[in-house]
Amino acid sequence: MKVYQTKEIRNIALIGGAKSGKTTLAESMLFEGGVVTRRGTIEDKNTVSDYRDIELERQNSVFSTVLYAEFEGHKINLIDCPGFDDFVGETVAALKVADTGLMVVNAQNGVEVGTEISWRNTTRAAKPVIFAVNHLEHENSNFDETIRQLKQSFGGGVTVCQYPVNEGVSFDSVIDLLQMKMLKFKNGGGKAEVLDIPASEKDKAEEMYATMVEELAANDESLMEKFFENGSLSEEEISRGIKLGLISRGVFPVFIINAKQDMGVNRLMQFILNSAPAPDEVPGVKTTEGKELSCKSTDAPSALVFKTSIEQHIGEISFFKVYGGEITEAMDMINGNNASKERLSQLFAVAGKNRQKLDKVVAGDIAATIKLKSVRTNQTLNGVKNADDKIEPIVFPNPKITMAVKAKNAADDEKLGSILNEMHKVDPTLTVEQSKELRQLIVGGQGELHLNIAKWLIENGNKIAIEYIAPRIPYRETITKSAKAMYRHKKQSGGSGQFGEVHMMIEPYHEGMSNQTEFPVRGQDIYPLDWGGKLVLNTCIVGGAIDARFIPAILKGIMEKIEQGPLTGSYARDIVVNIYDGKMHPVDSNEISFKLAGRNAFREAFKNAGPKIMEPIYDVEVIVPEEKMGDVMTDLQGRRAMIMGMDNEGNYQKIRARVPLAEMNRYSTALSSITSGRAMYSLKYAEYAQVPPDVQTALLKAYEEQESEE
Ligand SMILES: Nc1nc2c(ncn2[C@@H]2O[C@H](COP(=O)(O)OP(=O)(O)OP(=O)(O)O)[C@@H](O)[C@H]2O)c(=O)[nH]1
Ligand SMILES: [Mg+2]
Repeated sequence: MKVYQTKEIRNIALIGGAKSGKTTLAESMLFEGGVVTRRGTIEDKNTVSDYRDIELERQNSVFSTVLYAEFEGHKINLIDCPGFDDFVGETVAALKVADTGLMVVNAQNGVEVGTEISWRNTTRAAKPVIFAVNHLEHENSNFDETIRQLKQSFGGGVTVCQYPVNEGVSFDSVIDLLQMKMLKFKNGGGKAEVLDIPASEKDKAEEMYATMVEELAANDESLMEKFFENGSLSEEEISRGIKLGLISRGVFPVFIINAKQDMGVNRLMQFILNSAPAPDEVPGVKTTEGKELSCKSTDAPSALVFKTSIEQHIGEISFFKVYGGEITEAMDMINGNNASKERLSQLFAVAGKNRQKLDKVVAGDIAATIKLKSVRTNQTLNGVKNADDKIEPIVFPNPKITMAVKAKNAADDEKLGSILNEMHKVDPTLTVEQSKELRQLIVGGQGELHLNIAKWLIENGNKIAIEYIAPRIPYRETITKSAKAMYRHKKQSGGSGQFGEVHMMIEPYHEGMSNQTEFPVRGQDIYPLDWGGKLVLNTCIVGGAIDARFIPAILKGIMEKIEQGPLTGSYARDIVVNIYDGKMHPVDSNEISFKLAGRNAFREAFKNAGPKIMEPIYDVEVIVPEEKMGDVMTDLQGRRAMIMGMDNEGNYQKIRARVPLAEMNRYSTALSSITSGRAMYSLKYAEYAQVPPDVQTALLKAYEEQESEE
């Protein structure tokens, strides 16, 4: 393959609602670009993009697929993203490296939930958007209504560049306003026949043309002037106007395709070459040190690995975008994130399972390499001179759902952990953590579908049966007032006995507090706890009542109880322990005795110190259509939520709330059913807060029952 220069490259993310036709469009683009000589279909399970077993079985995309098409001296890199929001991580990564989002819209359905969600992703990524309206040959297709909805949802920048002449089952022609010609598409692809606009369409075409120019002029006044001077604009002038509007996100051109019959695809690709920005025409990426990399081939080499996949017979493939310089085969690079030295022994242009070797990859291009030693998604590969650069990472969304997972056969549990860790490399939104505290393997994902797909992949790929169960909640225990307790551990058995006696006063710890004055503090140790909060140990012993060498044993006993709190076995935190008295026996006192005395004295004191259970509270943001807001609020209130505020977001409302984690179980499913899938939400840990008394009573009871069972 020839070496494509930065200006000859377009990076396009195929996005949009589920099943809108992205993968089918990709197939047609590959065909137009000569990568395949026969177009596959979803139904025949032979598209280039949906080639993985899970995708063939489900007949929808699950992972993004990196593809390319060579077209009229250019290389169009495509990233075909899955439409279901559970796989949003794939879209987020694709939109990091793509310079334009190509949003497919099904003209039978108009703006769907998925369209809105995809739009929001492009807004966050600040990327240009081109709309491709698909499925025009359906009897229920409604182009005008689709445009009305697009404008209503995404604003006046939505600019019609083509309209259908014969929408419906006989669809094959559009009026192309850029050329002011009628394009008659051939079934099976290729260039359209370019015809004069028939008399019957003249008036409408003129009117639509004027509207288009007006919309473009809103972003580029010089266009309007030219239009008034000459009465029309050349295609080149319009294309340039659109490019500027695309980059500034002021113009969102609409094109028409029939992805399945490969109609309009060639024209759309031409338009992409003319108007979609090249990689160096959009703002560059920042490094974490604030440097900007804007795809200049003369810069030092720098590339971001944005995707990792594991393929049969090959192993790990790392996909990267070059943000500066040129990368040549067998080049040595340095991982900016961990300083490992990596040889990029082979470079590939990848289209699904097809790979073409490359000698050189220039700034702006997307390519893949294999057999890197120590490189993960989101890491930066650099030349020697700029070895430390780290491109600002893709920000993957936090998990929306967490579940405990275990193998049906306990012997497989260990293997399961390492399988999930491998899966996390490929899909950073699938998180995994062995929680020591909860004594569970916890997986996080973007929704139930996401976790169910993970289950399928594990069960089919690794032949391990697994099940999900509700995760335990990481409660915390602490105290609200001070209390004293003493404990004497005494045991006389046979020869030597055991003896230790400890008197302590415990009090709630808070930042900046001063010592109690009842017992003068002679020594203080502050222990930050791994799970947050502190333990402060004050020694206030007078007259050698307890030997200093027993203090570590007492601390050990206290720590045991802090790690398994007296109320529910959860971690305790934020406590000051004052050891003020005790007794020793000249022969029988030893470490074990004082450990037990310390532990039991602490447990006693804790129970009398107004103990309370704290629960994790999460900041929840729900974006919901206005008309569903009431229902969503009611549901949230039923989950003990505290509503923090509401903001307008177009036709949507953003609700901000604080909700106990314990109440968020299966929220994705509930929200989806309340709003027919039209809402989005995110979760972020906020703080620990005291549980209400009724919840505390229930938790204590549950723990007692569990203890007596064990
Ligand atoms: N009739 C018709 N069917 C189409 C067209 N485009 C796609 N389809 C069909 O619509 C279904 C979904 O197409 P895909 O290409 O898988 O859609 P997608 O957007 O990639 O779907 P996800 O990746 O699952 O979000 C398939 O059955 C396609 O054959 C079209 O223009 N006309
Ligand atoms: Mg798809």
